[in-house]
Amino acid sequence: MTATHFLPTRRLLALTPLLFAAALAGGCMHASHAGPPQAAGEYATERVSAQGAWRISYKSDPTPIPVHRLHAWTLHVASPDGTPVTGAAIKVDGDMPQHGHGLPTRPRVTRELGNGDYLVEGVKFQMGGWWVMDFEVTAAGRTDRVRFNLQLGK
Ligand SMILES: [Cu+2]
Repeated sequence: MTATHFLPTRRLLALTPLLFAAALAGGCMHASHAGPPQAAGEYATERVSAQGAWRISYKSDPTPIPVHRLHAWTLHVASPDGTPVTGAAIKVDGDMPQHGHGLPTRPRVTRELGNGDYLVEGVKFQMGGWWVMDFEVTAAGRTDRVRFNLQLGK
């Protein structure tokens, strides 16, 4: 083997530890490479669901959302024109898309408060950073989901 053939291989081998370190620094290998949304509007606390069925907003108690602490949210579900939606079945889930892990607890709706409000108990975020909270709302024979982005401090 001549030196000209040998050199490119050596360079590649020298880079391998660096690439491996970069992969480790990025966290879990299954984590998404898509970064957090940049537009401020993506972090709104009121959003229209994916197929336009519901207008959904939330309020955390306390506000702003605490980290490392069990707390509750009140979810408000309305039709696009703002009419409160009662009697909805709601599924709750949360995730850190860049870390490949979800919530440390299983928050759920424990009480319908009336006027389109639903109490979500058992919410806890174990670290700061970019989180998503997903709600699947079924009412009047229609199911639609909404995703809220959160940027939490340490
Ligand atoms: Cu995380």
